[in-house]
Amino acid sequence: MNAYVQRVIEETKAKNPDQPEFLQTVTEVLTSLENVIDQHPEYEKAALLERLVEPERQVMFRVAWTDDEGKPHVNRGYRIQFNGALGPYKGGLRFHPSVNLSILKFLGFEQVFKNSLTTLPIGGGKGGSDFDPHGKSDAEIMRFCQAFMTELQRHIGPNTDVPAGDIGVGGREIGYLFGQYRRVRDSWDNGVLTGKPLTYGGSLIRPEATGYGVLYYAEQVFAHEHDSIKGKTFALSGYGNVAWGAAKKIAELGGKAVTISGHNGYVYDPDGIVTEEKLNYLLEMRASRNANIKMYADKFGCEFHENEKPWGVKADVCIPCATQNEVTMEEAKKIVANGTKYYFEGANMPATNEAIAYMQENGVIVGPAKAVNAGGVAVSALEMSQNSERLSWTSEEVNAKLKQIMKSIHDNSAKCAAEYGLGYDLVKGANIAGFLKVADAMMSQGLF
Ligand code: NDP
Ligand code: 2IT
Repeated sequence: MNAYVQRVIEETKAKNPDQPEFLQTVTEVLTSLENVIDQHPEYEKAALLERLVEPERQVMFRVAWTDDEGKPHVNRGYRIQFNGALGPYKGGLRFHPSVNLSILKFLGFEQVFKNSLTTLPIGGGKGGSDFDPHGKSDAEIMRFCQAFMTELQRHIGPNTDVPAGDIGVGGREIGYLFGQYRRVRDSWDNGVLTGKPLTYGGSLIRPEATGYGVLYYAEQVFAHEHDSIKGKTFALSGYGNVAWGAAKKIAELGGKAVTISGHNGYVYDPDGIVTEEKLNYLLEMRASRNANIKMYADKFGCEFHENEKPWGVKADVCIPCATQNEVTMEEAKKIVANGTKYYFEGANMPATNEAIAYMQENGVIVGPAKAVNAGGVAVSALEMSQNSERLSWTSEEVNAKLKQIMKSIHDNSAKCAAEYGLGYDLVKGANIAGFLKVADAMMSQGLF
């Protein structure tokens, strides 16, 4: 192993002993870069990796709000401004009870490379709160968003940091967050958040972008393998924004998604989530106060597997679209044993490093999150462009740009992997391609 890479991984572990998710992604990214670091001694002289793993700024704050009975609650809010070398910090807000510093730092670190890959001028950041939106009323969600933004607005702006959605944060939450920003700042600020509803600056195709992007990336891989999506079965996890967009595009391209899942189990629908009624029902479920995957099984008469993950179901393609570490060695073994040939990451860091290595060693083609799910943030950056120019592109225009971006992410990852002697390794290739641009910008901007 490269000594400099090894040293920075060890130092990062020593400095962040209680942050397993962050250490997981730092290890994965830095070990992918060994061949590059071997050839570029100037990075060590400039302490580039040490700077890369330390966020430029981390904000943590109290969020106090009242429920419908008037009872006060206190949550913790965060914004990690990880790296701004390529542009304003850009990345989502996650509202989920599991949120902590380790999870947001892993997401922020991943976002730096993902945003670099998009070809667009955006730095990387992430934020959120340990607030749980499940079971909350609309008024409670609004009060929480207002309390959260009352502090967050001090740290964001169109040239500093532009948040968006992630788990638990969709169009409704973005609306309340934007409303509070505007109320406190008395300024439109080019829309400041992305993923806004269409009537005030949102971009067409942004809701679909992450899921569509996954399939546009997949199409490039299928073309490389002289294969086609038509007639293929897909196992998906999640039933939220990303799973919905992916299922919709899969149906359009002639495949079928046969599983979706939530925190309490998965549904098997052998006919596929292919009709408009089923696809629209995903949106309805996601928006309902007591959202629960079992609702789908009940409505469409499908098998519900309580407290199980979908990875035992035989499918040609697996696309995790829920959360981190849902594919461990146990699930990777099932995926390989099922003869699955393709695994694309819609969610962020859905697999452990060992699970990825095992699947790759056994011939599964792995498309990594930072490349595969970059279509969401890419269209967010297109939303920023439209807002700053005060215009809106048609859905055809946005869709064409998204397709082009996903192709360039795939091609650039494949090219970098080949250049560094790694064959068609899209995982290492994405890390290298994302890294080279950020590294160049950091070297050029001097030491800080
Ligand atoms: P949503 O909030 O719309 O949906 C989240 C989904 O994941 C739900 O189905 C939820 O099920 C499930 N889920 C969440 N937490 C857990 C958990 N701990 N265990 C099992 N299931 C869980 O989020 P998104 O669709 O936006 O995000 C899904 C993934 O995609 C995340 O990893 C996110 O970071 C990533 N992503 C999102 C982008 C976007 O544009 N939205 C862009 C790029 C990546 P339940 O309600 O039952 O908990
Ligand atoms: O993980 C992600 O890339 C997102 N949640 C989207 C971020 C964004 O700024 O659109």
